Amino acid sequence: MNKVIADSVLTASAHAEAMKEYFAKGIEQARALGNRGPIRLGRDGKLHPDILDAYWELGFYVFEGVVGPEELAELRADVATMLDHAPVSPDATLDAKGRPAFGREFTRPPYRFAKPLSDPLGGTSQNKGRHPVKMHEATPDEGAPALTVELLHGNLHLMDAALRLYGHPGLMAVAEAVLGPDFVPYNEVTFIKQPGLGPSVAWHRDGTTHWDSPDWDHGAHGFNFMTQLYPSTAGNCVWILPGSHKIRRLDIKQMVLDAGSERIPGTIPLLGEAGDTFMLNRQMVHGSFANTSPDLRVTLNMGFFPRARVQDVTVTHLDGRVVTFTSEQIHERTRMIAIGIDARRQRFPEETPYRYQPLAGEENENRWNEETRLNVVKDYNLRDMYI
Ligand SMILES: O=C(O)CCC(=O)C(=O)O
Ligand SMILES: [Fe+2]
Repeated sequence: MNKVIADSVLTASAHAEAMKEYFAKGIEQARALGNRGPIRLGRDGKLHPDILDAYWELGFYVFEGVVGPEELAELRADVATMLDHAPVSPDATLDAKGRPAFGREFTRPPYRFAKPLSDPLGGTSQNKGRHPVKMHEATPDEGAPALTVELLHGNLHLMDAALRLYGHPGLMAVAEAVLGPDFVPYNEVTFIKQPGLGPSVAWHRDGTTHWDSPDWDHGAHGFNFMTQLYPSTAGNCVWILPGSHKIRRLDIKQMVLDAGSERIPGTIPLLGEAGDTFMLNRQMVHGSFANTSPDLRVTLNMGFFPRARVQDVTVTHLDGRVVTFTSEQIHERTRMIAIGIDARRQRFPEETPYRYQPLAGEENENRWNEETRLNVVKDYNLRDMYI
């Protein structure tokens, strides 16, 4: 455990008081920035340049009303089913109701657990040491479970509604505008912050590969879309340091030392309503606090990279595996985009589907059906890419 957090000596009530002030200031600053609104596309289908400018300036954008009520209900229902059938503990074969737990057929375990209100990553060498400082850990109420599900891994093979969201034409158009038409996938995970239980995600920057590349730039590590299934509030949300995606060298541990606490000055909450999607540059300093609030947050992440930052690049994954991404691997992994688009077309036939140029002409191989569910979609996340 590191010693840099002065908060470790604060009483729970003093900590709560300090957080209250920090929240109020952050909310005010977030409101003043105002880079939010619906996805605005021109008649040519391209994203409005004002949105792109705002994204590159601050490193994030809040797209309002991306998911309508019907789709939102389907997404919520799929997540609820996943949680209802979760194993009672990481190695258990049964769920809380004594039924066989979901997810044992997938190679990568879909459920990740943590102790309620803990910080499992901060100040450890996990995830390539990219979370250098431990956050304040709160004491859960009596009767809290020993472990809470904090993450689902592999949204697209776990939840059909998430696969349909993946093909969202507005989000695809945004990805194209930011990364070019040959954008490639990262991974798809669900962050779950149960009220009174959700653990923190210590301050970090997602990207770890290209900081020293001679052609490093503000978009070198791509971005994440974060779709909110419930309101994202100061108490449960991801906090960010706007503009930090432009800073090549930055010492999070020193920032916390300078602040005297985990409340880094200038950080703001990513506030939004159910159905909003945040776009967050993966070079931004960000993190979330233990969810001591009464409000559930469920966030569906789907990330994308510029192809040139991945193609033939050798990386060390967060779990230590060393991999070089070949054209064949990238091609196979991008099929999930085409299958997502087809799954969406079947469910929302009134929409104009996005056309993913790199796989144009391969639509017939990339239909969404029971065959591709088994042969392409199942275990697709073994091919996740990371930079
Ligand atoms: O949702 C959270 O609390 C953390 C999210 C995060 O770190 C990420 O999406 O990269
Ligand atoms: Fe992150």
